[in-house]
Amino acid sequence: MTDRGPGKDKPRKDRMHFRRNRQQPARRKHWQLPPEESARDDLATTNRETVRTKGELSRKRTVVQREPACLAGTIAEGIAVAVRGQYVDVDDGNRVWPCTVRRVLRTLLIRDRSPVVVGDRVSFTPVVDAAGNANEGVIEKVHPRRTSLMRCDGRRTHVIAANVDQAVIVGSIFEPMIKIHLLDRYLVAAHWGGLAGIICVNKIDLDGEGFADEILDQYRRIGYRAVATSAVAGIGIDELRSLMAGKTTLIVGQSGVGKSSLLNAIQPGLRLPTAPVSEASEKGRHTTTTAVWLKLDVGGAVVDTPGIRALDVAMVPLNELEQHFVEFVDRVPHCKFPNCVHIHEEGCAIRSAVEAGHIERDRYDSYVELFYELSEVSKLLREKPGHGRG
Ligand SMILES: Nc1nc2c(ncn2[C@@H]2O[C@H](COP(=O)(O)OP(=O)(O)OP(=O)(O)O)[C@@H](O)[C@H]2O)c(=O)[nH]1
Ligand SMILES: [Mg+2]
Ligand SMILES: [Zn+2]
Repeated sequence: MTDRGPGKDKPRKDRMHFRRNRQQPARRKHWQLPPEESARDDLATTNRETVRTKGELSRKRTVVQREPACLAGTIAEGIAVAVRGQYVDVDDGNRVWPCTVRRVLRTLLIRDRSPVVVGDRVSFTPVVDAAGNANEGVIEKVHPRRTSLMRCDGRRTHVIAANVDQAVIVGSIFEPMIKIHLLDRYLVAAHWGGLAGIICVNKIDLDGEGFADEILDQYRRIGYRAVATSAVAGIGIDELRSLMAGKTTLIVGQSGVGKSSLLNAIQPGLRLPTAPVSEASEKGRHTTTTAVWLKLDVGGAVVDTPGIRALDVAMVPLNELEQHFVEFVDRVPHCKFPNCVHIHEEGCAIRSAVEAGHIERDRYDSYVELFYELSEVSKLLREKPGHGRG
């Protein structure tokens, strides 16, 4: 029993794991020399002492945290609209508050690696400065995420944005040339995170051959919304705007495909920076550097994101991969073997559908590429159980 009773002021104690940098001690540290001949009798059970790092079980500490209600001031709520180093900008509907994150929260969420991301719903305490003005806040709580778009980077998982309804996945027909497999990776990540995927092929003003239509039809046939656009020539902008109206949208894709240009065309007042792709490499210049949440005049919001070259979706378990290829789902039960992974098996309904032209070979190739990539991850997980993603 505690003499404090179950009041609001009662601090909560949590036993936290220390963050470990290494799974194994870097090397064995034989800090003590083997015992002298003469001392051997005293050391009946061991003839050598070593000093090792502490075991996992002992590497914990106690973190004491108070419930937000017992902090001075009122608790406000808002949406994280930008993350800038240690600061998070939080929009409470009336104004934007630069906020820091309560240290204890950072510690509690440390395994997460993305304690607060753009789109998070947060509770924060406005902080009053010496002059009595409340200009900053401290984030006390991050609410559970309804959706999230994630990517892996080595052993870490990053959340690109949270609580968005849909991802507009942009590729440009040229400069840089479209990468179909990257679009498919984004679709897998979007599905995994609970977002609807929309395909957008931009720069169709450069498309003399009609490549864009072919690609878009490929995705429309399997049920995705797919839009051809040109931010420069103003094509498809109304359609894209109406798809975004009233929703929260994440716009993703390689650097230089025209994500920010499309948003500027949809809502000219945004004035997002854009820059030409490099002439030599035809690659973008990573003009947008952090994710930002922007309100749309048509209702809803959009998160512009920095372009990324490759998308590692290692957070998806291997045995779930097939579920994220929508056109596979109904066919999988027709495979001869219930554990068919659709690579070499006899009587595979997926491979027959590819041969018959009912599943696009490009999509199947994306599946195979991801299958082998995720197999490597699950092999690693089996060999080294400590190899956690996150
Ligand atoms: N021809 C053509 N050029 C375009 C189009 N849309 C964008 N661009 C050009 O492509 C270049 C890159 O555009 P950005 O909007 O900066 O591309 P981004 O995807 O936001 O790139 P990051 O912020 O680096 O990820 C700019 O020079 C744009 O003018 C288009 O529809 N057609
Ligand atoms: Mg940009
Ligand atoms: Zn199969």
